[in-house]
Amino acid sequence: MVFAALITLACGYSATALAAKPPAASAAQRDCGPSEVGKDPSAAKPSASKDKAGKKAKKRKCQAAKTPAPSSYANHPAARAAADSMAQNNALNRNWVRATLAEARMLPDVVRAVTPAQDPGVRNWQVYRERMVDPVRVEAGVQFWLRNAKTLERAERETGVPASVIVGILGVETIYGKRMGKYRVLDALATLAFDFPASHPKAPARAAYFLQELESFLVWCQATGRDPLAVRGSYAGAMGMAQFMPSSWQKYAVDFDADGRIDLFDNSKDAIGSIANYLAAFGWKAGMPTHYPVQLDATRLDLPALLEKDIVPSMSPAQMAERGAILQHQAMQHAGLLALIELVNGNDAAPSYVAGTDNFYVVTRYNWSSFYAMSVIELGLTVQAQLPAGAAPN
Ligand SMILES: [Ca+2]
Repeated sequence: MVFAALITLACGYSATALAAKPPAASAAQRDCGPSEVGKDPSAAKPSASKDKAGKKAKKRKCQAAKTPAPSSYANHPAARAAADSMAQNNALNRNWVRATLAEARMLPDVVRAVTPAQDPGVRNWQVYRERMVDPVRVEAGVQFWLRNAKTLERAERETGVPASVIVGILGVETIYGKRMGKYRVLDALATLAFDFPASHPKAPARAAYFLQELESFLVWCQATGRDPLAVRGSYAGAMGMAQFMPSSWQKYAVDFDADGRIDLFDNSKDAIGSIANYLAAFGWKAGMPTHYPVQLDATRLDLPALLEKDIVPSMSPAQMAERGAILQHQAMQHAGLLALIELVNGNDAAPSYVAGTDNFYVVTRYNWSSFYAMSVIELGLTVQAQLPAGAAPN
């Protein structure tokens, strides 16, 4: 979440979607993944022939000499400087910060995940939607909703954020905690801070962002007593069922079950309350729909004007209609501004359009992508529609 703009730019996918399905490892990584480094299973095996074993050992040694050691940040000048500055900024023990960053490893998978594709092609909303609003997520969403109905109701009552939006986010992010990310957060954030691919158009800003998140992560580990080497998350360093970045965890996560601890990894109540709190903090308006249907009138269509401000609501319903975006009665009565949301459907089909409200925009603060926001909204509504009679809210 939150970091999504850069991922969307880089890959054409929402960050969280990739987090749910990490990029496949290359053949080289499958053979020698980071977790396997330093563990040679054959080394401990007794060999029938000493001579053979000696040759094998020699061969291994030669290969080790040719192959660079797994990239660690132990002697990385920028990492060293960052460690000292992070320690100073936050009154952390300098040796602890240095020693922790020295344990960080560069992850090629992570670099690949944010490297702009040579030919990204045209995105396809219908394909994306099918992947996110799939039977597995919907069924898991129904079960999650039934298990957490009271907490969802309370979150909705206190913040105005509908249960369906919270359920949609948790489903798209991690399938309700099933896929919270396999990477060590320390490695992912260090890699993005110190080895962000220069080919990305916003590389310096993105690297600076992730350096800040790395700092937040270490501060958070210290404050909460978590072991920085043990915390796992997405390739972008997002953590827990709700996939909060470290700075968001610090600012917006809440102890919704009041047990004295904020836990977004194993505690659904805290995850629900924290998502609601996050969206409320970004201006969720209780009772406002996220979007309205819209039809385009070709005779007076001014698409460039309609799309000029992208997802930022900036037109009154009347202004949209003047530019050829026809709204139904309820949308024409909408009190705020609207945005024309374009969801492209590849090369062969026309794009889909909806009129997004301020609340649609708020969902994109979680992950800066209209595909993401629309899939969250549609997953949540699909789950809600499948709740057994009596369980669904009024
Ligand atoms: Ca708690």
